[in-house]
Amino acid sequence: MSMKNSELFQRARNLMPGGVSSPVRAFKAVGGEPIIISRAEGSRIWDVEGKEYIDFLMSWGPLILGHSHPKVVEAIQQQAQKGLSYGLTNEHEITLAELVVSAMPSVEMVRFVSSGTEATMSAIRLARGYTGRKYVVKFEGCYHGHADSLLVSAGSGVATLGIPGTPGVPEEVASLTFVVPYNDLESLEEVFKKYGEEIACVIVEPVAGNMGVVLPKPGFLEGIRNITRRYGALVICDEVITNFRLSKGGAQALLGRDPDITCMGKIIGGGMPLGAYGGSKEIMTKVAPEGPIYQAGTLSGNPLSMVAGIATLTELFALDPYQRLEELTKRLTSGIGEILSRKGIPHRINHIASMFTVFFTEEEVYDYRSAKRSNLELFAKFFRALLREGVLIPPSQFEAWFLSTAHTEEDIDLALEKIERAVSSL
Ligand code: HOZ
Repeated sequence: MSMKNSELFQRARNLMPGGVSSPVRAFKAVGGEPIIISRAEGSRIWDVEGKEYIDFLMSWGPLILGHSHPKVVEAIQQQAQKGLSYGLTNEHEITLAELVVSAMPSVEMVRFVSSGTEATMSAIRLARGYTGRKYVVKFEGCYHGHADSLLVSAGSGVATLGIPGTPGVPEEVASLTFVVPYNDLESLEEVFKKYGEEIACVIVEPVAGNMGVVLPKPGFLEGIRNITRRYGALVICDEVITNFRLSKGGAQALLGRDPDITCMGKIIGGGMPLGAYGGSKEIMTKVAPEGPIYQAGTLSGNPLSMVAGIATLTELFALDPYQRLEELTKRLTSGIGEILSRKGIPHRINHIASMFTVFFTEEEVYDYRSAKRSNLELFAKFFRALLREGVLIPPSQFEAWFLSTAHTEEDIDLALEKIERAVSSL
């Protein structure tokens, strides 16, 4: 790594834990110095040394239109001249709420917050307040942001860094969260048999993206819905990654399920900080000020985030790029599969729509335990070899690669050439 990056990283480490604002960015699981970014456009990103990468990290998912889409940038520029934050309701919130409600049949009302973590944290509070119950059930390896009750057996950075439990989360708080393996309805049923009357909700990533991409087995989401209904518990669908990514109506439109509360983030803000949670009027009217369940935020409904979200969703709905994105992603995953097979490297690629993960294992990956069977050392080498070649992927086995409408067939073919060279060097 060159001097400028190294110097900057040394300064960063003195000033910020790990030199970063979010743990996985420190590249700890893959080794080497993390790159520091100077700019990005379309499907490309550049580090401070001017090195160009084809980007499949895509800011961890929000940028389905690519970096700096002209319409999103223009919307932000225009709004910036009219004010950065009002602390009072603005017209754009209503427009974005209408776009969300029109796209997601299970959402009749929505509350805007500033991040996915806030959305899930608030959704849990709402479920507890609404049902008057205390327990929450989550799935092993699913990540729902860093609120205390959701950091138990979590994916994403917690999995990447191999942190077993999180110091700072009191045992009493952690004990209110039950964890069961993903895709395991029997274990879920067991927990409900014992504690069903006291369980407020089950929170689930309808397609897991934070233990790497893991798909729900047929009947899994339906099973969750049936069990919770029997016991009067709510289902919280964490669509922070999947909303507007898998389809216009998110995973729930694609997989045909009807959650009580949906958490949104990433694409809804088009690259600006934005999260949201929503559901039926019956449930959402329990949120303050209409109801007693409190949740607030100075920057909630921020006009810059709103216009970025509106521009992104409007463009997305007009383009309807889902089939093309799926085909483009298949071109990439098949190419990677062929390269790895030619080299005799055991692998599994879990893919849906424009997100996927390459696991280095022969066995099927259907939950966190099977995801952890992936050869993490090989992943780290693969990551570094790709980086050298100018291909950026998530610096963690337990995350998803993302494509955008800015990626072209030529980008994919060029990326495959680079990946081929990278794999040959392993
Ligand atoms: N929650 C993100 C992954 N799903 C990680 C974001 C980050 O570390 O920057």
